[in-house]
Amino acid sequence: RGATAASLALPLLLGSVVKADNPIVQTIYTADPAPFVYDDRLYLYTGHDEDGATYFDMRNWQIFSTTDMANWQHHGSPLSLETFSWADNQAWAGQLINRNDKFYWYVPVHRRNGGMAIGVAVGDSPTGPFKDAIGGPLAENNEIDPTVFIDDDGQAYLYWGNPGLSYVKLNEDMISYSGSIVNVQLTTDGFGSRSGDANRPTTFEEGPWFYKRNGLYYMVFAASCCSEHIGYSTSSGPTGPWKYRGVIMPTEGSSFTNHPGIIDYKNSSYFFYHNGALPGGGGYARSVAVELFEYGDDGTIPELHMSTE
Ligand code: FUB
Repeated sequence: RGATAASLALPLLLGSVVKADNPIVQTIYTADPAPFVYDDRLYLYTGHDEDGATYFDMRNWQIFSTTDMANWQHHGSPLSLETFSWADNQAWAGQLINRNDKFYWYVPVHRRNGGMAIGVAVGDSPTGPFKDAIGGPLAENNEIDPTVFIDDDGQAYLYWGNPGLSYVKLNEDMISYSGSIVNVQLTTDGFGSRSGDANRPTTFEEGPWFYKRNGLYYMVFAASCCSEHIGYSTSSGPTGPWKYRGVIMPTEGSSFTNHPGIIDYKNSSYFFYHNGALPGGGGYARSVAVELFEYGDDGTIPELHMSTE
């Protein structure tokens, strides 16, 4: 393999500020970007691929932030598997949101003697410290890749998915939910068609990213397998029906997964994703990157390509 992430040239020490092109982080492998804006600062929550890993046996998450999309500060790793006493491996793709001056970070982890489950960490600031908010999983039936959004009426939704796409309505405490888990009907009208897999007729694979913009709800997701591209669907309501809108980022690069995170910041729109672009990079040695884009008048997201700028 090539140079290890640790040996790469651009230092990104805890608390240091560096100017970065793509990939944003060049000293460790990062994956599954989840952007969040608070107090005029853009925070980026990522997973962390261990150097030399042969699977997604990830152990902690990392936080970075910027105010100009060029100089990034590293806030270290205030959340790890150790935060969840009931978890033993696979610190996968999460997302953070705030409510009532608390910051809730939803993450999938592997449960001791079990499968994948979603845990919630809570902190008093976007950079923590964080503690386990529940003391056990919020959902515990092989759920991965949670995405969270609070609608204008105050209702919070937690979607997740692979293999299906499911959601719950979170209670105002953000650490419990009402009603039962709803499994979204994955139709080809809603999520596009894939061929060659009778069990998965639509392109939806995993990594949903749920948000609302100008009254339109977006479900952006990693599509098809393997390798993944990024596609999206929109709806006039938070729970569908969804209409497939097409491909945002075609399959590119040396990572067989990709993972979307979209946000508006300082009047611009940004699409975060990951690839295997660092030396030694690949499917289990990924790095997060970002592309600037503009929505069409009807809310369309243009096709975007991986870049080094
Ligand atoms: O990073 C581990 C897994 O790979 C994530 O949960 C998926 O979205 C894929 O990116």
